[in-house]
Amino acid sequence: MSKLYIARGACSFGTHVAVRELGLPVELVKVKLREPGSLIYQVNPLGRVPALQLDDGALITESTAILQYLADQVPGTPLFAPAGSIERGQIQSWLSYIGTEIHVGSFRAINRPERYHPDPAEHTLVRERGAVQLKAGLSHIEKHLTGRQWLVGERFTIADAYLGVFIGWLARLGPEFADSAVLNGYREAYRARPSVQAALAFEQD
Ligand SMILES: N[C@@H](CCC(=O)N[C@@H](CS)C(=O)NCC(=O)O)C(=O)O
Repeated sequence: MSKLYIARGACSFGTHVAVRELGLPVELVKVKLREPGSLIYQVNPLGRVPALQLDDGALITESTAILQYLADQVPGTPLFAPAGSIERGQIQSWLSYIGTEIHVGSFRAINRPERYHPDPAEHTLVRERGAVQLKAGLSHIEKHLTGRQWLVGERFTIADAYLGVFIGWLARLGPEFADSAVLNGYREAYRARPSVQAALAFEQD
């Protein structure tokens, strides 16, 4: 059976939710991050989650690649769209935007400023710039979601499985990131999904 390596509260949550939404027979393996000796270093040389190890040992890393691979295991799933369709391109566009602008371009600067500047004296500035980038990214998403429940095609897709992770992280940043009715409504709709409830319960165990 394929194994999906995840960590509690990490960005791997999106792929975890997708496995549940798609009903795939994938074993979920919880690992610790940034701890010497963690199993994740034997699986992914970068020591990062998510990582999907297939039955034959092949490895797929990167949330956006794993999400698409998983959805492609269920042809015709509403979580994705057919190859060559406009909707598929739009879903891929959001996956890319979320992975680059929101995760790495914003949250990583806020949470791991040492990866952007070696001098601890500069970390406050890096975090502030991350917050500015995050606000700009969220504003773009908020405008798109105004009058819409989900990102593409009026249905929950792998782009939403991924975005819901980062909208959920906003509460950790304080009240200035929790005042959007649109994004708060999105977070509630995400959290209400049985797949998300089950994934939260599994990760908190
Ligand atoms: N570009 C990767 C980023 C993955 C990533 O940074 N995962 C974090 C958890 S949110 C992690 O494993 N961090 C451990 C580390 O970087 O040492 C993806 O989208 O999958």
